[in-house]
Amino acid sequence: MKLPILHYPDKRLRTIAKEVSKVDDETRLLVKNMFETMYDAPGIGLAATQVDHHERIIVIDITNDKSNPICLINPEIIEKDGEIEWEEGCLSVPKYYESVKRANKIKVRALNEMGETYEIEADELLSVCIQHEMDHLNGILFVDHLSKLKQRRLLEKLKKTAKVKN
Ligand code: K1U
Ligand code: ZN
Repeated sequence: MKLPILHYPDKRLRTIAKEVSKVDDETRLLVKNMFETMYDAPGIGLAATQVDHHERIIVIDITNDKSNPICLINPEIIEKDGEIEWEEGCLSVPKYYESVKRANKIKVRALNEMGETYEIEADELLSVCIQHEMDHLNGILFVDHLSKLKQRRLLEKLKKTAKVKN
């Protein structure tokens, strides 16, 4: 089932997600629905926060052919190295792209859909995407990494297109 995606500046996107205490069938159904929502959008990542579900769950697939679906539950970055600048987009901020600096190489520990702990090493786009999605779980959007001027301009643009009240 496809889930509705919250759009910036919806305050629910600022919610800090809670740890998943038990990975069960309900978790797996949410993960399945999140993959469906992400592939349909289309996007290369989705955090549970974006579908108004406030548990620490992320899905990612940066391939063109849906060949590498990655599910990260309760993800933690355990190593990071270097810096990379990437032009990011966000399904919660449609049609807006800006460069953000993040760590280049990361090692992440998480649970998979079976509740088993695993580790994944990532660099470049996969690393950027994991960090972008982990920010969502902490109520942070990629636009928060931009200058106040760019943030004001974005809000003005959204107001003009009547997507923001006041
Ligand atoms: O979190 C999100 O809103 C998903 C976001 C992930 C992301 C993209 C780029 C850099 C960092 C994080 C997106 O998927 S935006 C859409 C997008 O990038 C894309 C869509 C279709 C094909 C390829 C890319
Ligand atoms: Zn996003």
